[in-house]
Amino acid sequence: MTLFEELKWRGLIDNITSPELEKELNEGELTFYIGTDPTADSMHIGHYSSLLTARRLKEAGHHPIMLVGGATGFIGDPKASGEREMLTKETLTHNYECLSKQMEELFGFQMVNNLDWTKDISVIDFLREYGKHFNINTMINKDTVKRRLETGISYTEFSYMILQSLDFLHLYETYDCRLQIGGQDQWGNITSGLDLIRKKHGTDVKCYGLTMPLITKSDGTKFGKSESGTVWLDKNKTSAYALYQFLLNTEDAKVIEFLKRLTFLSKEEIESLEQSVKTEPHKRLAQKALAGEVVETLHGQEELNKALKITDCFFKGNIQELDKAELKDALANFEKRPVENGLTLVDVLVNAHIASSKREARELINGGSIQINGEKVHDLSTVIQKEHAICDNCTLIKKGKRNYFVIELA
Ligand code: 383
Repeated sequence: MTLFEELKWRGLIDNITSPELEKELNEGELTFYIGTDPTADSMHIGHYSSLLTARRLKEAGHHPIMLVGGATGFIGDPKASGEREMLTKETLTHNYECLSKQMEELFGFQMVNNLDWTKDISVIDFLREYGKHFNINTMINKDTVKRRLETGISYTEFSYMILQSLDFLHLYETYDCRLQIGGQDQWGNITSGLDLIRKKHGTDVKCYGLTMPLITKSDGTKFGKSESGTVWLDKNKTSAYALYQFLLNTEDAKVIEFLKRLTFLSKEEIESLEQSVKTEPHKRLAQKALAGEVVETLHGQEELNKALKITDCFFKGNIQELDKAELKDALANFEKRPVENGLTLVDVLVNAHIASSKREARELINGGSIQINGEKVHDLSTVIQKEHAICDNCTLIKKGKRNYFVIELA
């Protein structure tokens, strides 16, 4: 398979700006870039597939540049839901530092910050040198702007695409960067950058854009949110265990697509997992492979082992084998059910909707089906107090073989 065929097979190509790109990609040694804005202090799993494409291109002999948008982060790429809240300088600086450190650690690519070449452009220069090359009609027809025309868009966000275009121009002039990649949502920004390069350097420049489809769940909604919120790539925000669980829960209908996009497993390996989804779905081999591969690539073998240990202990019900840090990782992954401090266990079970009535609660306790933090409770008069909490006022309750609940004492 050529690189281009592989990208296609992995479902990583939504659109390209010219069919010539296929040959350029297969030949190698193209300098390309992908940009990300410091809107948060970590990337999330939704970013991951696009970023991995950069690694795939690198492994095929191309040269990646990773841009963290110290300038564009101040403006905000227009999103469908409406005008963004502007981030403060402090937040941006903090996010920028966290994000560039994370990218550096994860990928080790050459990094650039668009603030470096944007901060000293005067308003007059901006309007004369660049603004003059942008046609309002074209700008209004770009998807990101078009869908905001009715609800409204500020001049600030409207100008975003000019800044991103300037980056492509700058990177082309400085590093001979001839390709920009990004998610489908970046098509308008990428093509407007190409237009600018052509206006400045002639229509025969060999520059390209490539967009990747956005990852969605099978109901069409965004991929990357779990019950406990966004799935971050920073293990201090989403533990390796939580990430493992999130991926392990992938639906059968999507798991092969995600394996193609989020791992480096070969075509043969993925095809054999595809077979397994068809013939022995209960084994969940594809989900295990997906979760294992992604966690290992992102956080390393040791973190993966920890995630596997926690998963195994929860599955077998041996949570007493987990140490405090491991339990904390595990607990963070649960929805917390608020309960008043100092109630009896019977009341707690009812109030937290673990039992449907006091009678059921008593039966569960008497039958030895309830464990608190890994220990069986038989005493009906047990009172649940803060002393029971293993961390952050949270207590783990197990009902039956492997139904777990986390209560948070107020
Ligand atoms: C800024 C300056 C550039 C080139 C790109 C940018 C950022 C870009 C953007 N990207 C998204 C982000 O920052 O907003 N305008 O969250 C996301 N990307 C990647 C991918 C994606 C996009 O980081 O589709 C998902 O992850 O392109 O939404 O000169």
